[in-house]
Amino acid sequence: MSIQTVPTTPFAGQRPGTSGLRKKVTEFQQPGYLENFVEAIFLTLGDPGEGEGRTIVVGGDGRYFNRDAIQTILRMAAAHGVARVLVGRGGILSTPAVSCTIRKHAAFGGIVLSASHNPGGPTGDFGIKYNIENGGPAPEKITDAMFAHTQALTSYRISDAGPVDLDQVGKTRIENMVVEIIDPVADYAELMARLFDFKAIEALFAGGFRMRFDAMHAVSGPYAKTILEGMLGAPAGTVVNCEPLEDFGGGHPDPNPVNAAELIAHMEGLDAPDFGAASDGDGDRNMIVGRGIAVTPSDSLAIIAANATVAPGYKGGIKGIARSMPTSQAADRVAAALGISCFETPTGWKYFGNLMDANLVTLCGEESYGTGSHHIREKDGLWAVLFWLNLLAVRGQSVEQVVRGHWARFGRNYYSRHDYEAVDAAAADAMMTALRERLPELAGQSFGHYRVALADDFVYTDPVDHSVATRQGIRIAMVDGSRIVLRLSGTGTEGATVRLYLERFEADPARHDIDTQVALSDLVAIAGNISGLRHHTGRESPTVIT
Ligand code: G16
Repeated sequence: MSIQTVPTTPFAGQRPGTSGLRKKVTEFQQPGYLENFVEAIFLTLGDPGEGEGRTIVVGGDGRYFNRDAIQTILRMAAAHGVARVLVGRGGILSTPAVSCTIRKHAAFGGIVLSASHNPGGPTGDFGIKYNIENGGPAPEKITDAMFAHTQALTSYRISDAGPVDLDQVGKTRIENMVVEIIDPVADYAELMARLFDFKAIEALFAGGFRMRFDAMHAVSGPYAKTILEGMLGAPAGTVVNCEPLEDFGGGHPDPNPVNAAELIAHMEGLDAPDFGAASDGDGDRNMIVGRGIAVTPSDSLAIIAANATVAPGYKGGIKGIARSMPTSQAADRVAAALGISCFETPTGWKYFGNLMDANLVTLCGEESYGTGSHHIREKDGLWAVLFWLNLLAVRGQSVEQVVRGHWARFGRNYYSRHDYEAVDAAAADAMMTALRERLPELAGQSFGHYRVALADDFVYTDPVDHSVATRQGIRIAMVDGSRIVLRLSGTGTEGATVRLYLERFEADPARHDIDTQVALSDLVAIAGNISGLRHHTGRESPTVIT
């Protein structure tokens, strides 16, 4: 075994997006492509100090190329003076489990291999992101430094050691570095058992409560099976599609009513169980479904916040809430009622890290099916599902009763997101530029019965480190609190994805039964008119509505 220095040249476009570097598998398979990005990670981290004994955590969602990438990363970590690497057995670690493991073992950081909810397989997507010692995604100043390194590389360092057996728990070595293959579920399951009332949930299942958890052939399967069926006594078969597959069974592991249509249909059937849930490729997203009712992620955040004290881990109350800017303002209403702060951040879980580290917030959530708390520094799909189980067990109510009760108390924020995928990137940019130019003239204008109160391009100043993020999405807020938000996704791998977010508040319970798309139709028309979306993109209708 020896460490080699291999000459290389930069690849264009290795700039991490909303959540790490995401590209087609075929792009990652180019010789040197992965190595270059990993070299940039290690150059950004700098060499460990003498006797530092740096530990990192490595794992992924099991998608195609996961195992190959891990072998390369291990050989490069050894060449960069890492003392110990913790790797999930089979190369498996969900994103929340990586965060949990980094924190529990006081690791220096972690590398997560996933393109989240994007499809997998040889023609699908792959991704890599770096998490820092608090367990959360690297902030922008670190990802910017990584990108700068990718553009200036002339070589990378790698050990020529052979492959490590990823499937046996135990220790081995590459050069001077210890590789420890760990049970991917144990640390995470132990944390969940401390946060939630497992006895109450066990009693719920023992009483005949039925649930279906759709792991979508992705990484949550082993976690959900161990915790729900193994520790909480849910009947065998509660967790479906529980084997992580390299191509997610050909599906799109995105837990929303469109991509988890099978679960939605099941929950609308005559023999629907009491509770349904799904999680995504890397286990950080969640969808909550009751019999005949899908809970929007924005409502789920608000409901968890309003009921946080039912779970033992939050019985002392919550400090504050943070939501991404496009997420509905339902959580703001809860925060106001509780007399706590509600922070509005740009899209991207990385913006929540400082708020949680500074103990300003306990709960965070995003419209993109992400909810979580300060127990780790990533969003956490199974955590949200366990919270809901804890809530249903304590309240003895159905999902629908909980949701309707919440609307009756706080009002309903009708909410929807319209995605226009794989749009020509130049056309999408032109639309955003033209819209930005129109912003100053919009405030005060009326469109039908809506009047614009504020129109801007969202700028966020982090209250902790005072870093500033500009151009984070266009907000058009109406006088009555309704909103139109437009931004370009930072996670797509084909052209541009235009996201149009729509929100309307309705206080009157007598009007809480309108179909969501009908309730928002006026705002859709106004958004189309103001943005010229159809004109610029040539698209008549969205690709996906959630
Ligand atoms: C990632 C980020 C989330 C973000 C989502 C959508 O989620 O971690 O914070 O809300 O992408 O981002 P965009 O609208 O830019 O596509 P995940 O689950 O893909 O890691």
